[in-house]
Amino acid sequence: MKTELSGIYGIVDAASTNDPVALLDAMLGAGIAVVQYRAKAGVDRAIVRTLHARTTAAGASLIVNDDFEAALEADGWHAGQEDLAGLDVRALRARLGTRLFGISCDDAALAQRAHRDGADYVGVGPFAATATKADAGTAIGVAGVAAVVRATTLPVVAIGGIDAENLPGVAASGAAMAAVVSAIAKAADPAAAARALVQRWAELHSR
Ligand code: TZP
Ligand code: MG
Repeated sequence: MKTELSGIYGIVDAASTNDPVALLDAMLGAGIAVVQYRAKAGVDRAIVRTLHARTTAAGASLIVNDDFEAALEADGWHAGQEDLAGLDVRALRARLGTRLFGISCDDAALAQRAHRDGADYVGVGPFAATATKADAGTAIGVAGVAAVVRATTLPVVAIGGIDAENLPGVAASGAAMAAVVSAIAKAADPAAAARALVQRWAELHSR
């Protein structure tokens, strides 16, 4: 099954929740079809298996951040530039088979390299200020994301400080997807927050 790379890209960040499974279910219940498991203290394989069983049952895709071997138990791998340094990226692409491969790219040149290396999408940000990633850097806003969108034909996944309020800017940038951690995980009602984001994104693209 080919995953459609458009819409809200949910991130289950281990450091942002006490209950990754409940958070995943809130996302899946809202119709989010692409979810990343991010665990900077170390990817837990048991959690990968649990999340993957649930995404599969929902017809959604689970992408694992950082840990390539764990990603082989799921539907895709998301890598930062630091994860790829010194590695044969095309060989890793080949080992992923039909799984998704996403690469964080800070600029147009990196996005073009990611395309040559066989990535399926590029992650670009931070769109807005974020407390979730300490070293995220300065917000690049609509113009920063749009510059990468213009430079590549790959789907661009915008990330960083995205919420229901600034979602129109993400849509205006031409990003194919909006990746969200805290606007769902830290909401009083994560399921309602996820639904609101999905609905807002649909409204923004129905014009
Ligand atoms: N990469 C760039 S910004 C960011 C990551 C992982 C954090 C996104 O989290 P939030 O809470 O949606 O700002
Ligand atoms: Mg990484």
